[in-house]
Amino acid sequence: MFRTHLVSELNPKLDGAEVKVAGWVHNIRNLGGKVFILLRDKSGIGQIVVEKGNSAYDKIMNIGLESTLVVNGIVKADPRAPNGIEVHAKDVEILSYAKSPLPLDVTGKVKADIDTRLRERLLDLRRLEMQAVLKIQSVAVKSFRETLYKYGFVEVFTPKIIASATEGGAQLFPVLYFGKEAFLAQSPQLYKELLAGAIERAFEIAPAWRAEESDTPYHLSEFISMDVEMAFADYNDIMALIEQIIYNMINDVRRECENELKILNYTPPDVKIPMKKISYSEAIEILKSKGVNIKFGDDIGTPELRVLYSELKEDLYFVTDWPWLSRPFYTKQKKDNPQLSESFDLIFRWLEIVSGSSRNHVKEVLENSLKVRGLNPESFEFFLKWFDYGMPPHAGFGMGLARVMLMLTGLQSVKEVVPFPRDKKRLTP
Ligand code: AMO
Repeated sequence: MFRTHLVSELNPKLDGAEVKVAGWVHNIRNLGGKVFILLRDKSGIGQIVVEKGNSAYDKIMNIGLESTLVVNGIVKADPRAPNGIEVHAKDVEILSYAKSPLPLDVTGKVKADIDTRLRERLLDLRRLEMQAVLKIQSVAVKSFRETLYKYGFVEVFTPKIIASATEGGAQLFPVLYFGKEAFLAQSPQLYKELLAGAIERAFEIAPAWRAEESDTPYHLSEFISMDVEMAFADYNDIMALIEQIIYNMINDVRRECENELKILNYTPPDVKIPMKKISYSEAIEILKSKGVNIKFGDDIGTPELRVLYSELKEDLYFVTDWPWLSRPFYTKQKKDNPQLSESFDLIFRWLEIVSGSSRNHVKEVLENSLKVRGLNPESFEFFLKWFDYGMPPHAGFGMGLARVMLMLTGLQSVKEVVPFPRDKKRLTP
């Protein structure tokens, strides 16, 4: 047994008790005959005192920061110590030595740039801020699952090696599959639709890959996509579901991660239900009135969304009814205006965090939609054939976890929140 207590479990009531704690050397000071070690474990930081005369004294005196130790000792209440408690070491076992000097300061006093942080990532992940980020992410994912379970969704897993593009061809990563060309999935889109045609309500949390050429704070080559598909539903039902998911997620994080949010000095936005909705056409009009050079059919990117945010001042809002041709082939046209589609993006300030739509469920319409986009229906036969067998109307969305994490942590780049991000420059660590 490496420990009897986590350092956060030590308290003045344990005064005089013998305990065993284990962790990393966060800081060490030698004050005339006494070595004070700040020992960090997953729960926090506690103080250890090793006195001269202790057999461990000499080997501990010059130990490198981030070495790992097990300390057996006696708890002493001392108001001068952090948390009013310290452990007076009887035995110290050094489990692992760390080289000095460290390439990154784990205490965070010396700031490092993002390239250094990603290169020295394990040390960076030991910083309290990064531990807080990962805890918040875990609570957010749990909350997402719980909301969907509550509404009768079933968690599924779809193939990640696929035969054809779903979100447009340019961003595909090819892989060699038994001598044939295949691709890493950009999204579980077609498979989640098929599953909704069997079990009605499906969701998946899994990686997706896109060969993103540009280096932005919002794009990764590999990201976790949180996908939902629902039969006998349209995009309004889906937007109402997303409101519930985001509402629960933010409240769960606020409740369960109070400490972590304090470490990050951040409060996630308040959620108002229903969230504001503006149509794509309204958004274009607002942008034009603000002097932005934009016309119907153009994408609304981050620079334009910043203008929209300064006008709307809404933390979370939907932009709905996008031009049909600007959306993927599976998107359903609006009945009263086929130039438009039953689609939406959810925007956090100026960042798209979710995208979704009602889907086409009529085979001939889908075939035409592929042709109009220059795609060959034959390549999609594995998907289209099921539309001959009673595919119900359905709708769904994809939510990018790393982008949602920017909303939940206040950090500025998706590369900061993902433990080991993949982008054009990075394939290791
Ligand atoms: P879309 O392509 O908009 O839609 O992606 C859905 C969400 O995934 C996130 N995202 C990304 N996050 C990090 N790096 C990237 N390169 C990246 N690309 C996308 C965003 C985005 O909102 N199949 C549809 C969804 C659907 O209609 O169900 C799709 O993939 O947060």
